[in-house]
Amino acid sequence: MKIRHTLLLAALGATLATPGMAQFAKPEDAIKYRKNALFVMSQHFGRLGAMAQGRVPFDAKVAAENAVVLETVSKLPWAAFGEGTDKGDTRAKPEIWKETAKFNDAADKMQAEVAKVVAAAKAGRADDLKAAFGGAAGACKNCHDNFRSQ
Ligand code: ASC
Repeated sequence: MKIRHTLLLAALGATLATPGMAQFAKPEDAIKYRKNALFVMSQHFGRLGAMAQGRVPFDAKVAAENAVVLETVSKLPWAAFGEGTDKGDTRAKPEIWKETAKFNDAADKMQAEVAKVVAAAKAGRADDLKAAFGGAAGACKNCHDNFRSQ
């Protein structure tokens, strides 16, 4: 009995510790989750972009509010690219699971570039936001060009 409990707990621990699919009830949920996270990210990134590109006046409060959301959301999509999520309602290319290191590098690069945007926006520094925005947009585009079908 005691051994059984130990095994059960070990199995449960391993499941909870496994990133990716273990967090989602089914592959469709993971696909929906990452698409929605990326969509929310694009909304907040876009609002900062409008200020960075001078399409709307810089507003430090609005910039900081968007930065807080962007900071969190930029970390979310990646755990949802687990095994079995390559098929279904998705434009994710097979390369994501074939060139995993390259995909992970691209995801890391995006998060690093976004972190610069977030830091500038949180600090209310319009010039730094302007300087950082292009790098982050380029990192988004790079990943889409390589890993998302048209
Ligand atoms: C956005 C958005 C993207 C990126 C990309 C940058 O605002 O929704 O996917 O920027 O267009 O090139």
